Amino acid sequence: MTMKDPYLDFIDLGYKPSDSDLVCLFRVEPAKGISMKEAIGRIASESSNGTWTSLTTLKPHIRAIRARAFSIKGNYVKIAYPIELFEMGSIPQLLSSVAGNVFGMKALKNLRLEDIEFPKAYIKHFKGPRFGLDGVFDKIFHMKERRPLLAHVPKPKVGMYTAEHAEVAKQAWLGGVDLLKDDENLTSQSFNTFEKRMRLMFKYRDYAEKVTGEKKSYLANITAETNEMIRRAKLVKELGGEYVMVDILTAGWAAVQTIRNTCDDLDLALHAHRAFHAAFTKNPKHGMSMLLVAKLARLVGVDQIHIGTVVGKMEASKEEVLDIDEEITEGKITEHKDVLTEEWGNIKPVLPVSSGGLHPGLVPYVVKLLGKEIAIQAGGGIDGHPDGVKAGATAMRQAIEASLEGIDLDDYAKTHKELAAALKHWGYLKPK
Ligand code: RUB
Ligand code: CA
Repeated sequence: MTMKDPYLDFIDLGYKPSDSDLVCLFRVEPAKGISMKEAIGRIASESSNGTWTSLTTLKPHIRAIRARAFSIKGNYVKIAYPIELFEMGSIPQLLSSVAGNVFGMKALKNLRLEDIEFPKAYIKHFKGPRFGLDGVFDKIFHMKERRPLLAHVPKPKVGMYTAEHAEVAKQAWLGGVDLLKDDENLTSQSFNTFEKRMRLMFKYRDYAEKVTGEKKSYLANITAETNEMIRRAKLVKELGGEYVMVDILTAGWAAVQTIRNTCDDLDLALHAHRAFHAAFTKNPKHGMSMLLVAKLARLVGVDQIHIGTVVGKMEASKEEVLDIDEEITEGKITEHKDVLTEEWGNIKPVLPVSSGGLHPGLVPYVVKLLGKEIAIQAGGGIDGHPDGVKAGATAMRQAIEASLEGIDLDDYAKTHKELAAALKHWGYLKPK
């Protein structure tokens, strides 16, 4: 008697997802000798409540909440998951389900989780951003006429003594930087401990505000063990900071959810650095999309997140960067290619951060691509300026001004020496 393949019970092409189902879009490449249906049955089964064999313990009420693959188009499959499979408000449990064991199955040569459509019934258990894009411009920077915020991360990224690091920051703020950012791997090292850095940085931030008359802020990287992160967030608040920064993927989603709650207690904004994402987002055939990482971050409630540049040093296609920009700033998303529909309801938009290999020559492209309600971040593109940090920051501000006024950089450089020096040094180079 041939055993019915239990995996096939997780395919139902006539199934219509209910309003409360979560729907996942996977890109599937079966292993050699495995049919598409055999592969898809395994994905829906292993990511919900099946396994490799039929079970004597299976009962109708358990089978009723199994996942069901209901649409197969080429390599793309949509799988509907009854909401009962999930713990409300928990990103770790969500990913342990739909982005867990499935990636390791022998029956799959490649598997990529492209997107998840969340129903209202799931979204309502998440806070979303506290400030969000509008809150950053209106409540932190009190900016009537919005323009791209200029962010800077002092380079060399790690190794400077606190005094050296803070001096670079001071010059950058004086030169026109709005948001000073710790680098993703600068936390609390012997030559630049967190507490010492915080005290000096906020002293210089206040000085730069006084001198320039502009609002200045600081993305203090609190990434550490979670209780330590809470302690560091409290110190940032005590010293008059507006933000904390977390490397969300190396810290982990549970930690990010905890810090999101801490940001409510302390009225702080949360900047999300995405270091580590490319370990599983870069391969178009296997892993998970950066779009989905950004979506989860919006759900949890970061206020700003890096989304790429297209022209800088990090890999990202124009289509991907625009899809992520739309996903984190719009209220409603319509299905297209490997992006599902989504209705964000009252989950606020997130400020997109474009960073990675940027310098003045690339600013017009970024502003044209993403508009003015963004943050543009430059590290080497400021500290590598031939006339130093302050001039580097000024050159970036001048490139932003020219871009907003639609003036060609070479023309603007005729009356703006810092920009002229930057263009002479880097031109329109696209770093690799
Ligand atoms: C950029 C930098 C950021 C990268 C991260 O420095 O330090 O960590 O932007 O990449 P620089 P992404 O301006 O010198 O390249 O923004 O793609 O996550
Ligand atoms: Ca960095």
